Amino acid sequence: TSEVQVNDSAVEDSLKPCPETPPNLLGPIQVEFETNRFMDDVRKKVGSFLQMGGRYKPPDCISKQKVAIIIPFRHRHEHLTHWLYYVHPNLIRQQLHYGIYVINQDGDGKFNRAKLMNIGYAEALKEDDYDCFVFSDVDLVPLDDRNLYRCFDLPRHFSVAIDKFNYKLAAINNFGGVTALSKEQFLIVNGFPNTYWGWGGEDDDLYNRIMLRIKSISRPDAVIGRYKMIRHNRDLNNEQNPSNAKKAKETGKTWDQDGLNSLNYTVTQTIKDILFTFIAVDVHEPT
Ligand code: UD2
Ligand code: MN
Repeated sequence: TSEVQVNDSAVEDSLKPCPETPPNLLGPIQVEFETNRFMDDVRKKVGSFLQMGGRYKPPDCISKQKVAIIIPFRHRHEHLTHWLYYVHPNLIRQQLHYGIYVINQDGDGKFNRAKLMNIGYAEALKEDDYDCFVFSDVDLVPLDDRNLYRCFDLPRHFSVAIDKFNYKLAAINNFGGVTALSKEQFLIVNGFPNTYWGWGGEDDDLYNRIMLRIKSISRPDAVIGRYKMIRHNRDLNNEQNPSNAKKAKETGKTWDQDGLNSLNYTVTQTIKDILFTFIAVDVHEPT
């Protein structure tokens, strides 16, 4: 009824900004993948806190940023279940205003992680005026909820200490795994490249774009930036592509023609789950 709506907006008007540091964080999180876990278990655990499409906003304060979390995806349902099970509660404790977008590449063509990220950015912005974009692999679960999934003054690299790499950063220019760019930062670098088919290089290309245009990145320390990667083999149709590594040496010549300003794709299906928005896309692989 209209009376309820009036009351709701009256409550919203009286809300204060969320505190800079969320008050209810736990710090280190216990994470376990060696267990049978189903999407319905996750829906039971966190579904009642969420709105359709995997949306959340804190009930008792106004979040400074609206964050879209983009997950590139194909045939990793088990990983997605674990990811949602652990990451939703973290984000809620972080008092984040957010939405989860799972961008599924249709068909069996060569996987294109970076293009799926650009598509996620574009599709999320059609739904809401997001300020910040977190780009996350589906198999990386943070081990500390003090690793805040929001945007910073500089593009952010979150996944700095992964168990698979003995909790050490493999290289100082690593910008793979889980990252965040504000809308403004993402526009300045023209997004990700669209032309990296198969495994490798696309994360280096984004790093190069940032170095060319913004000059620097930021990271949490190696305690807060700990992650567990769900064990997996290289997927079918995502074999390492040697030409990607070569391409990533030419970012300076390509970044302004290959990115958000050259993005084309077709959405084939959108599903609103309580835990996430699932967007299936034809990525227009060249023949
Ligand atoms: C590394 C990087 C990753 C990316 C990749 C090269 C880190 C920690 N990770 O991860 O960010 O740069 O190398 O492309 O630096 N995916 C699917 N289905 C597929 C294939 C991939 O869903 O069939 C998605 C999924 O979200 C996955 C991500 O793409 O987590 C990256 O693929 P990966 O996990 O096979 O690559 P990995 O672990 O070597
Ligand atoms: Mn992986």
